[in-house]
Amino acid sequence: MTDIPDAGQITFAQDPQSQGNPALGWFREARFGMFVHWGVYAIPAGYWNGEPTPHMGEWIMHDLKIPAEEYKQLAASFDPHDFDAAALVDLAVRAGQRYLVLTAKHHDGFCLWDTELTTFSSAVDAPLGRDIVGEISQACRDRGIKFGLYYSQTQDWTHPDAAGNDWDFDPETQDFESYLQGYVKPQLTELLTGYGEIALIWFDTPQGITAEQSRDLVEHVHMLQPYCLVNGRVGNGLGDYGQTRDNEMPDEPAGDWETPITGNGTWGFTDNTEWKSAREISVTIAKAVSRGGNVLLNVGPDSRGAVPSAQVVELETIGDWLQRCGASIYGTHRGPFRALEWGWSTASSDHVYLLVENWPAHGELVLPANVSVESARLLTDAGGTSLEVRGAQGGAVVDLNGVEADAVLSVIELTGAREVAPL
Ligand code: FHN
Repeated sequence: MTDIPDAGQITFAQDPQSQGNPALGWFREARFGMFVHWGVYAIPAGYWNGEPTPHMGEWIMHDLKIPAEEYKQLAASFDPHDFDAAALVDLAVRAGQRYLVLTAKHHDGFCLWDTELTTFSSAVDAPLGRDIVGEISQACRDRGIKFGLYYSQTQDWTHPDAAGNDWDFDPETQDFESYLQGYVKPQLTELLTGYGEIALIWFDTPQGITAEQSRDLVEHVHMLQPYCLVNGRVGNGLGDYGQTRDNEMPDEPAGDWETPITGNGTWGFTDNTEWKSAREISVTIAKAVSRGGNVLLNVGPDSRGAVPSAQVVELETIGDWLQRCGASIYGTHRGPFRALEWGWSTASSDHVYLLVENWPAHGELVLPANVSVESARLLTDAGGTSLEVRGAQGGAVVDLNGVEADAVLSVIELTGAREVAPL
């Protein structure tokens, strides 16, 4: 295996064989999840001996070519006194997130559970000796949140036979297959047998892995937990659902899919404060769901285990919006209206939802010419104000005169929307 410089370039794929996995039911219902990137990279937080990393916080070891033995010393300072798994999962609940995916092992090889395969973990080399996977899995179970695990299957910069580290190890003499069989699969066994139901395994950066090796991993996961979903980044077009590139919104994807998005410009904690607003993230959720997808929004706790307070505010604002408008997101699917000037549409079995990004200045929301509607109401306000619909026999218009646009994203629920011949 050689180095993997272009780690984000993953093509969209979904294994057609897997579309019947019954576990996709919860995935379609959930639509919005919390991604948690946490590890020892939160300690340097983007700086090594005063030198800034040019890339994302969790890539510092790779980008500054820090020797593995030196980097591993960080574990002795992993001392997250402020970390409270229940508080983190409560935050996900307040944000309206229905699943949580934790980086059990990222590319640097640091493990957040008590693994037999290495001491480079939060449970052994770190002074507090904590099993973070165990703590968060329990908190998710207590609150009815689906719990998934990120696992870096190709890159492990502290393992001599894995991909990604060519400054300590010689790619020519590496035995990647022995790493997969002797390290990756036994670790997956630990994760899938030690922590109850695991809702999904989130693999990443599959460049260089063969189709046989990807299939072997999918089969291993499903042998241990048949209803555990596997994401598309297991590689080679396999997996239970498709994955976009990071922060990407595909145009018209088929099947089930998810886009992972950062809250700022990094996954692992740094001093970056360019937070995406609640509105920007809600628009991303609306776009994704209108195209049949899910959004996995990242948080990167700091070295003490705290989520930056500015991001907490944005998450709570999204949660407040979802409290009011969740009917347009959870369990809904692709909307019937496309290429709208003013926003996005989603649908349930009973309703069509209009998620209005650009509030019409003239107070009239024009629906596509071939649509008639029985009634409309505003979801965004507590009372669900009824809205007048004119021209119901095609070319319908929802009257928004005197109605204030929501500060996050206005949502209108249509009842009895159907296709008619244009007038
Ligand atoms: O290299 C990783 C990156 O650090 C992060 O984990 C993201 C999340 O989707 N995945 C890879 C890049 O695509």
